[in-house]
Amino acid sequence: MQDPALQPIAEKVYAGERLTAADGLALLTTRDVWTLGELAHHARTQRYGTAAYYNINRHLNYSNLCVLSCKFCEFHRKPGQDGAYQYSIDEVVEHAKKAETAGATEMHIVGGLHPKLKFDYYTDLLRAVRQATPAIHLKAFTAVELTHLARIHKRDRKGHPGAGTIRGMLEDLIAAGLGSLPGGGAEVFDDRVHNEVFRGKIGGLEWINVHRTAHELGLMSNATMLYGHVETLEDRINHLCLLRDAQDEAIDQGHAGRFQTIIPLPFFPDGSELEHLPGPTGLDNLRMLAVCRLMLDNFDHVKCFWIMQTLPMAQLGLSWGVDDVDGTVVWYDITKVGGAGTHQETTPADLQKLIREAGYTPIERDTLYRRVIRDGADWRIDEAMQTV
Ligand code: V47
Repeated sequence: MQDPALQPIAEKVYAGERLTAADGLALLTTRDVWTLGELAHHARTQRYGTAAYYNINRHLNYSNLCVLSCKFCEFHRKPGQDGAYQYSIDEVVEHAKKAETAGATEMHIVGGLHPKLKFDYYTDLLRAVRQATPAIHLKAFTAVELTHLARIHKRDRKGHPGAGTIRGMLEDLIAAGLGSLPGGGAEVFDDRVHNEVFRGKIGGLEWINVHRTAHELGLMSNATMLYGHVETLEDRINHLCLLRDAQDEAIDQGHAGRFQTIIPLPFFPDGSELEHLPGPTGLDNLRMLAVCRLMLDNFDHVKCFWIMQTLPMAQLGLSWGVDDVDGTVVWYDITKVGGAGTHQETTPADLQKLIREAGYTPIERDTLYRRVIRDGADWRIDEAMQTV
């Protein structure tokens, strides 16, 4: 061990003890990155051995119209602006049918805060996709969109019980087919960063509150952190501690849902108002993945989202605490790394190859991390073989 300050932290990790915020900061700043990687690898291997998860999925961004103008975001457009788009429900269903034909188990559906759509668009969308492709799990809408939807719900469901509440709105979406929540929109839970970079968006407490309500209603959800812009290292650790507390609460209260996966997202400056910033480096990305694994001892999964991290980094991440590389994706509009277009696809064979080459065992999972038994585009869940 090159950095003796890591010795007491290593002892905690090997004893399975919880790390403090100060430990997290020491891990984020140490020059002894080998020890950091080794500790994260120990924690991931304790849980999963050589298993590494991927899924066959589709990301679908139904519209980039957004009432907000977050500085870090290159995706949002105003009505009439070049590149603005919105899918009809029929177009979304077409995407879902193609996804089903290709054997996808999940649709990840998110968009901007649309200025005009009625609440019925969202329930109709879920219902139509559910009806057309019943086997596909619908992981949809970030906590930010859901807070926006609660406002529309208040207007469009006036007089109905629960109108305008997160709970009432989520109950309607669940009845229409919502299966779980993605982790987007969390950014960094800090007021200074919030005011500087995504003013107008919900704050950390509201984001956590939406997920809390979803967990109470039995939905599983994910969490993200967008790092490498104007936040400090302390902000990053504070964000992880707040997520860890929220997960403790879900577990202590016996909620049927909880957080499944943490997905640290490296900031991509290209095309955003923060284009002058450099964005995080490869080493910073590996550090964040490892620190997520070590700090979030009550989250089962750490995902390296290859779209933002690249496939080679996802492969390396498997030895830095990662157990999940996301999936085949196919279309992605929110970030376009290194000049990529919206068609950003990888194949199950390539994901399996990169996992095997790194010394791990590829396991196809569904959204709820159940093992998928596959025969071409046909698949079923092996209930007897839970992955966690
Ligand atoms: O919320 C926006 C981020 C998120 C940029 O739950 C940016 O399984 C980097 O949440 N540079 C959406 N990031 C992506 C997301 C996600 C991805 C994969 C899996 C899951 C999951 C969730 O993308 C947004 C925002 O934080 N983002 N702009 C940017 N310039």
